[in-house]
Amino acid sequence: MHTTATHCPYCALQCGMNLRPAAGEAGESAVEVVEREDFPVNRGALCGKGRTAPALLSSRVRLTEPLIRTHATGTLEPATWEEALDAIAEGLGRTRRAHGPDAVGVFGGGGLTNEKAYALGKFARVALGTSQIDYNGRFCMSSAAAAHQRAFGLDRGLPFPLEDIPRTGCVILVGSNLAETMPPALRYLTELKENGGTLIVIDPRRTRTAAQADLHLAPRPGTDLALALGLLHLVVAEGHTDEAFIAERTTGWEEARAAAMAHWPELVERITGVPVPRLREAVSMFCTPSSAMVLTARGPEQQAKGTDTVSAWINLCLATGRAGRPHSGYGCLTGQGNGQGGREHGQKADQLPGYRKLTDPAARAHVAAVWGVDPDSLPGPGRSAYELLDALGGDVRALLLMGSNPVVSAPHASRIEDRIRSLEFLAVADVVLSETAALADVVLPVTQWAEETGTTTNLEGRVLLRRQALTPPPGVRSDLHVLHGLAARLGIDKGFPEDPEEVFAELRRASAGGPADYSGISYRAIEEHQGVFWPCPEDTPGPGTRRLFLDRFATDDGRARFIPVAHRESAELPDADYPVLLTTGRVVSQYQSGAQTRRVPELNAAAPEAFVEIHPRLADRIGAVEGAPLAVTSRRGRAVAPARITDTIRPDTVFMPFHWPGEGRANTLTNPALDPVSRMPEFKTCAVRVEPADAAAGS
Ligand SMILES: Nc1nc2c(c(=O)[nH]1)N[C@H]1C(S)=C(S)[C@@H](COP(=O)(O)OP(=O)(O)OC[C@H]3O[C@@H](n4cnc5c(=O)[nH]c(N)nc54)[C@H](O)[C@@H]3O)O[C@H]1N2
Ligand SMILES: Nc1nc2c(c(=O)[nH]1)N[C@H]1C(S)=C(S)[C@@H](COP(=O)(O)OP(=O)(O)OC[C@H]3O[C@@H](n4cnc5c(=O)[nH]c(N)nc54)[C@H](O)[C@@H]3O)O[C@H]1N2
Ligand code: SF4
Ligand SMILES: [Mo]
Repeated sequence: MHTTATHCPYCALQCGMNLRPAAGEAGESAVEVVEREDFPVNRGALCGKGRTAPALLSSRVRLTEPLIRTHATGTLEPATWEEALDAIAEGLGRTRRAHGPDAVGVFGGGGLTNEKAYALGKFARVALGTSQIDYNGRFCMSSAAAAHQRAFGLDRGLPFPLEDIPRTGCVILVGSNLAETMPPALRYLTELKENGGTLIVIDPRRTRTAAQADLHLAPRPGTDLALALGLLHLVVAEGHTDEAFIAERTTGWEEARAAAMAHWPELVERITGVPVPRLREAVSMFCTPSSAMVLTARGPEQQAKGTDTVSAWINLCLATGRAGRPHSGYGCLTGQGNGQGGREHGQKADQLPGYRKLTDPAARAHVAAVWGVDPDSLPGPGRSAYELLDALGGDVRALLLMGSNPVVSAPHASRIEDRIRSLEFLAVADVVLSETAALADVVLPVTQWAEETGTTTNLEGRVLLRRQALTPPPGVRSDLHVLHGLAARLGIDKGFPEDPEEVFAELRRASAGGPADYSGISYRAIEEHQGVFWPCPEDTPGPGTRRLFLDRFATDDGRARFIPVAHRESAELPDADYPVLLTTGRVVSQYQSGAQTRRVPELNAAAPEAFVEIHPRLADRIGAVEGAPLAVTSRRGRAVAPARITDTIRPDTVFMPFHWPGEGRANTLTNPALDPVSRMPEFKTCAVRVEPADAAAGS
């Protein structure tokens, strides 16, 4: 039977899978997933989300026709595509005419293919002329991206393929729960240990991932910066620095060294709660073998000091010569399906395609020439994601949203929900009626992964081809069709093609010569090489650049830059009113805001609702009972979810997954304090009060 080789619609591992026609009932998906063993990243393995992804193609849960809010009843009613696109062009156009182009905002997502992300950025700058565009990737890897840029002059999450992990001597995994967030990738850590390498996991919770570690450090949330500095202090004190590497391949060591030396192990123990002997053990495990890696994920990054924290981890790698060498280095585990590509081609507030800077005159000239517009007509950088959402209903009066569900996923979500409700006009393109789409004036039902072709760039920087396997239902159109149709209605009849390969051809030209150079990549080459690693310039087509920085870093002088950083506290610390720390994250069976996975019966049965993970000692103190509702209150609001009592978490910390709306919405509580460099919100640390919900009812 005919099968189509493609990739999972969810996370950044972008597991390969085959789809084949299935005999289902009317309204059910017409394809099923079968193993695709030839794809090297996952070698056939899939998590439950990937395996069940076709369930979302079923017309029982998805949107199948456009919806327009009627004035008379205030409800969303079916409409034709012509009517819906007319209404959006009219809504956005009216706001622009009355209040100027920056009164119209655009919000994108790291799940969008490269073609869509590119077209959306171009649509904002060329068709709308607005600077007010950003996307949910700001909530995801922006701190690691900023730290990458300042140290190495380039941001590709992993500068090496995953297959290098089992070949290194030691991996420090900081704030990643890979066993739940990228299950097939756990194999790389198992192979590392089989090969005699060691694994250190840093997480305030003893997660399924931490359970695999040779050494698990459980710091107080929000203290990874001090922890990394303490390790660097010990590296220096114990003579583990690589002086030749520092002299030949880096700059700025003296200042960074001085900053680290102020962080005595005893001080670091006091800040983090990690005992000094454990710090020494970690240093010994990291420095003894001839190669080692540090990998970070959202734990240390989603902090108001995430950028400095990642810089501290990079400093540790540079000081020990564990960067720019085989099987060594720093990497960030990017999260969303196209989290990497989505941050390269222009949906970010300060960016043009090819990872170019919007403020760079040469970049503006290059991209404007590809777009056939005057460079001076391109707007400047806009606001970051939270700042943009926070400005809705203020000077940003209308919004086009594609690929995100901020009512559930934005920090201080009750405020953001209010801001969204106060918009004069909201248009949402989605595959389901998400909590945010439900607030829109116009909702457009769009095609999904298996129904369209496009490229994504996985966490290794490997550009992949997702191929269409089946015909979409009649009422559904692609995101590219949406942008094409809206541009035409705004008076631009060229430059927004609907054919993804045509968009990719233009993306290649726009990215040519930029840091993320895709000009040598074609759909054919991707298929031939099982993905192409960027940069891949036109004059050297082929499999691309698997490993970066082995000869030089991407800075002007080719040297990596140490950044001097010092510990600082989280934006909010526990006090008498809010004595407990809340941290947030994920469970294996739900994805992000849950808009998609909550609609897949098998996944929803496995993880039906939010919960509060709490240590038995804290549970005893407040009278929490397993399974009974707990009220969690922060300065921003109150959430209620059942208690899950477990000694795998620190007694001073509770944990909530963020996949649910309503009462259990973790983001009602989270603090939108922003990192000064990356503008990343502090999703992973805020102060809360925790009590049985019945006791809290009156307070
Ligand atoms: N099942 C599932 N998989 C996913 C996703 C999903 O929603 N569901 N989303 C995808 C996306 S977009 C992303 S970004 C990735 C995220 O992947 P991960 O980063 O692995 O996911 P999280 O659960 O957010 O956070 C990881 C760990 O950080 C820990 N942590 C919390 N606070 C701190 C801290 O202060 N310091 C340290 N060191 N650790 C801390 C948490 O306890 C948690 O175990 O997952 C991707 N994969
Ligand atoms: N408290 C807390 N909050 C967090 C985090 C955390 O760790 N803690 N993590 C943050 C992180 S890392 C992330 S990445 C964000 C993610 O949070 P969101 O941005 O809300 O991500 P999703 O739930 O994936 O939303 C994607 C939406 O787009 C739709 N969609 C999927 N594919 C397409 C497509 O091709 N086109 C269109 N038009 N729509 C599509 C989906 O149905 C869904 O409604 O959440 C952030 N929020
Ligand atoms: S690990 Fe990620 S890419 Fe792989 S099947 Fe699961 S959700 Fe899909
Ligand atoms: Mo993410």
